[in-house]
Amino acid sequence: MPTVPPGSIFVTDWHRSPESREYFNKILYKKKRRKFGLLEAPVMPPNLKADTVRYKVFISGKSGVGKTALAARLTGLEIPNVHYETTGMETSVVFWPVKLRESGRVLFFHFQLWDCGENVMCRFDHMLPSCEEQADAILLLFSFTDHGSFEDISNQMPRLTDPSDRVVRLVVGTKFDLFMHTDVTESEITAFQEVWGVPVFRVGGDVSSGMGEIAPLLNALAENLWHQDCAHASNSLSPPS
Ligand SMILES: Nc1nc2c(ncn2[C@@H]2O[C@H](COP(=O)(O)OP(=O)(O)OP(=O)(O)O)[C@@H](O)[C@H]2O)c(=O)[nH]1
Ligand SMILES: [Mg+2]
Repeated sequence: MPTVPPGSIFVTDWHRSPESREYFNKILYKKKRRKFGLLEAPVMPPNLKADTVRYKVFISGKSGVGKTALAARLTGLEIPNVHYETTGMETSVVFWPVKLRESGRVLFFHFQLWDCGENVMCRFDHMLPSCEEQADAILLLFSFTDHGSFEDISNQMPRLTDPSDRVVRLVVGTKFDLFMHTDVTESEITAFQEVWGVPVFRVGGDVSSGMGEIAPLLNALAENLWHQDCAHASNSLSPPS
């Protein structure tokens, strides 16, 4: 399914609006991101009701590309400077509030991120199926400092465009801060976006406490998941022809 243009379903840049502050405050603690356990959720006062919708998001890409760093970035944790290979599978939780443009309804997206070390994945056959099983979205990562990782994603794309599989796929380029060492050119990114019709998100640098850096990716993830569910619901309601 093609990705939906940003802001077509949700209010654009809602995290910047003063009205959203009470919702975003629920995902903060002492001006930093609050860490949520698997069974925890933000608690809103009765006058600010917001339903929660849950999705499984698998982070994929070769070893060292920055999967664990991206999970840390999205949850607001410090990114380790050295590469510790992830020796198993780790999950973490991100809550993200959005406002629906038409109804004005507010929703909390609950993303359960699945991050599995690439070398473990190669060693144990059951890892990839369990990460992909019932995944609602897959983040395909490449690193701007590793052209091979970008070629891997480009080579995978033809297999990933089956519209019937109900998985949102977004491409994320990591280490964008290391522009002096970049190995992937802007024209390659432009060509990729044109050929495959998917946007490429860029991340890199230190984790900031603000929401501005992660908002484009989390909003796109939420908006495409919501769109996918709405399209599926309307297909299953329409009478067979
Ligand atoms: N400068 C910079 N360094 C990054 C970024 N993302 C990751 N790194 C560094 O790249 C190295 C590898 O990142 P990881 O997130 O551990 O890689 P991984 O994909 O989880 O690797 P495996 O667990 O082995 O599959 C670490 O030293 C990170 O600090 C980034 O956006 N910018
Ligand atoms: Mg890792």
